[in-house]
Formats: sequence, structure tokens, C-alpha cells
Amino acid sequence: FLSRPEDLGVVAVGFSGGQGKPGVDAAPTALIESGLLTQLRDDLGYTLHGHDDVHFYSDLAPAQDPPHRGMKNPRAVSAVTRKIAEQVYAQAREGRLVLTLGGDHSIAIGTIAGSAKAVRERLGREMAVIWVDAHADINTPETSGSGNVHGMPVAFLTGLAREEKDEFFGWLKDEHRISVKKLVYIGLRDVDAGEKRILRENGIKAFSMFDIDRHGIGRVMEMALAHIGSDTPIHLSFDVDALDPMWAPSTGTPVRGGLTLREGDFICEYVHQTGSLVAVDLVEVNPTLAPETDLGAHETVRAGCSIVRCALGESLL
Ligand code: 4U7
Ligand code: MN
Ligand code: MN
Ligand code: MN
Repeated sequence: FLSRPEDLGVVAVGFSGGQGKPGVDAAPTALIESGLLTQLRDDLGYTLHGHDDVHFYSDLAPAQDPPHRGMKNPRAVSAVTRKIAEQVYAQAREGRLVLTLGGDHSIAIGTIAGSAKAVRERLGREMAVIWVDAHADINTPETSGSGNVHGMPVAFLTGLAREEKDEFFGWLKDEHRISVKKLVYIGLRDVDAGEKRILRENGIKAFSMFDIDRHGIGRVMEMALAHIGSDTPIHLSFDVDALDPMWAPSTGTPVRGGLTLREGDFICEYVHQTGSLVAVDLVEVNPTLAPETDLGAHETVRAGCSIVRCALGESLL
């Protein structure tokens, strides 16, 4: 699908407005300072594009942003994700693989909107999404208990949640959306009751930690790819809280009983070797949340770098 797979578009987004804890906006800088982009260039041989700045979009934050349908910071999240969609689209349109470093998971509204649109235009195809996360992030504004938009991106991207007004995600059109049939979850273990109903009613494919324990990660990936169908462009959205807090403690909503780092890396390697990967997000690293010692932050950043390198083909022999 990619015209020049050695070309990598990088979108670094320091945004935390999709949830309440500051610090997740510092992740792109922490990941880059730990050498991630240098490794991708020097060790993996990618030509990087668009990587000169980390974007904070402080100019897009409206002075007034009261809740709407219970959503917190709805105008800011809508404006920032709209901008991210344009940036990701601009990279993907050139046939580049796109890497987005977040930021909280609300930014996936932008990354997936942008890559889904580019894939439709360039290939006339519907894109699949593999969502690796402890959480399903498919609350509608009405089912959400928290009002945090980082728990809602999949609802907006699938059209299960909709809005008319541009300032509240009304800019999302069919060209940006993905089908519930082409969505697969891996790593779930903390899904709200309303979200379980949404998954059930829409027949959405989900592999929870139970399924991973039962079948092993190798079989789960085979089943996940079988569901998507071969030769389908894939957007991989990786929330670092999919990993067990043992490997990634510095994140806003940690949940015990998660993936080992090796299982996380394996998921990424498996997706890479399909040759169908068009975009990768790494989100929810919060280097300022470091339980016990700041070794936590260091380990989480290190785990995040490993996840990205594996998705981009580090382990290929
Ligand atoms: B993340 C939650 F209620 N479901 O909606 C919500 F448990 O991007 C958590 O996966 C959402 O980290 C977690 O607020 C969002 C909660
Ligand atoms: Mn998430
Ligand atoms: Mn999560
Ligand atoms: Mn989280």
C-alpha cells in the first residue's frame, strides 16, 4: 500500500485535554529525547518527515470550553484532533507510513480520521484498526461516567457517537470513519458496562486478557488478522496501558493484569510482518506519573520506544 515504505511521517502531539491528568503532554519530548527517532533513522533506516516540532496547539484552546453532552474540554479536543487529522492525512497522502506520538488517546480521533481518509483516496479501500488497550474507549458522551474524551474516540470514529456542530466533532465525515466490522481490540480488561453493551450489540471483535491467557498471543493475533482479512490496510493504535503496570507504570489509568512487554512487542511485530501497516499511534505515556521512583517513568518511556520500534520492523531478520 505504501509507495515508499522507508519514508516515515512523524506527528508528535503534546496534548492532554482528553483527560484530567497533566503530564501526558510531555511524552513526545521524553520519547524523542530518549533517542526513539534517531533509532528509527539510524538503526531502522527510515527517512523521517514532519518530525521537527512537537505540537502543543495551545493556540487552539478556546477561552471558553464548558462541557457539552457531559464531555470535558469538547471544543479543545475537537479543534486539536481536527488539526491532527489534517497533519496525518498530509503524511499518509504521500504514501508514507505515519507514526503519531501522543498525547492522551483522544488524539486517535485525529490520527484515524486522517489515515482512513488517505487510505480511501489512495487505495479506494476501507482501513482496519487494531486497538491495543486495557480499555475499549468506545463510550458515547451519554454512556461515559467520566466525561473524558480519551474514553470515547472509538465511538466517534465508528459513528456510534455523532454531532452536528463542527466545534463538537461535527467535522468528522464518512470519509474519516471506520467500520465496526474492521475494528479489533486486543488486551481489554477494564470495560465499562455501557461499553460491553455497545461491543455486544455491534458484534465488535475483542480479544480480552482472558482470551490471551486462554489461546496465547500467537493464536490471538492469527484470529485478529483473520477477522480483518488479508491485504487490508491497518492502523495500529497502541495505548501503553495495555501493558501491565509492571512494564508501564507511568500512565493515567493503569490496570493490573496486562500484557507483558514481550506480548506487546509481539503484537507489533506481527502487525508489521503483514506488510499492511499504514499508521501507528503510541499514546498515554505520562512521564510525570511515576509510582515509587522515577524509574517508573524511565521504564515506561523505554517500553514505549520498544513498542514503536517493533511496529516499525526492528525485529525483522
Ligand atoms: B484510555 C473509562 F470509566 N472507561 O471512560 C472512561 F474507566 O485512553 C476509562 O484507554 C477510559 O486510557 C480510559 O473514563 C481511556 C473509565
Ligand atoms: Mn486508550
Ligand atoms: Mn487505556
Ligand atoms: Mn489510560
